[in-house]
Amino acid sequence: MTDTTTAPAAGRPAAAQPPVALTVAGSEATGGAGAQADLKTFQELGVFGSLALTCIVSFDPAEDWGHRLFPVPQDVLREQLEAITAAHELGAVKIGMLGSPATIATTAEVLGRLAPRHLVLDPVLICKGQEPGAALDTDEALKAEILPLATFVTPNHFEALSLSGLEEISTVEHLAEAARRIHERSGAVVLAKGGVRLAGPDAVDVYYDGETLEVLSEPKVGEVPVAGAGCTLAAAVAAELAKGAEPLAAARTAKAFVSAGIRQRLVSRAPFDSLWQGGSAAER
Ligand code: PXL
Repeated sequence: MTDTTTAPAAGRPAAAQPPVALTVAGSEATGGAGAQADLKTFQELGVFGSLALTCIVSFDPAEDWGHRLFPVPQDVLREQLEAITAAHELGAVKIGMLGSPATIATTAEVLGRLAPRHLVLDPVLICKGQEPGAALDTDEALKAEILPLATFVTPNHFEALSLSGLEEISTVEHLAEAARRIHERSGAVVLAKGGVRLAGPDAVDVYYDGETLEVLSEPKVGEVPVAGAGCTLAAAVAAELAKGAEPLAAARTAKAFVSAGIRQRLVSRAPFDSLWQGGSAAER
């Protein structure tokens, strides 16, 4: 008798399987950021996405859209990681919001053992609505336990200050120095994001891999940050790496994908616009 629990599905294609990526991230209920942004990005870029959910964020419309954060229990996170890693050969892993020292410890333990070839860290350091004390613990744990596992890291302006120890980042030269320092500290390829924080007409990011330093630049689309830009950039880098791209090519593709998504952003009744991952396809 055929064992239907383990038999392959009929008609399974023999060739051209998509690469699989995992995101370890939180849900942002409105769909603009977090795991939702990551999975949409994977899909748009031709990568099969899986998700280990770390927490659930629901903005509070009655309280100035502040964060309400519900953590996923550690055993539930562990079980998700167990199922995903048992099922799939992962082409790349992306880490987004972990949200607590406990989640960081669980993630570091599992991914430390797995040692994926590509581990893209979006070092989400603080989140509005968290206790400052708790956020500080989380920052320290992220730097100590997750940063050493990363092969690629995508800090924003605030995170670049924290990870580099620089007191000011207001020019491209400062951003380049931050990228160098973060690379020296972590060994990872760094894509440090200036976004709308640096003055001038362009959104400038600095790529540094220990040898090549490249300034990636796209015209700014307004001066207000768009929700999901950071998540989408790191997810796009992970997707491209999973497909076999070199790190610099992955960074360039990701930057173009994010810029299109910002140009085609979604307007809602929330006080922020959300990046639209379908923007790149819509512009083709
Ligand atoms: O953009 C950072 C981010 C990541 N992940 C989740 C979030 C946010 C910001 O709101 O809610 C779940």
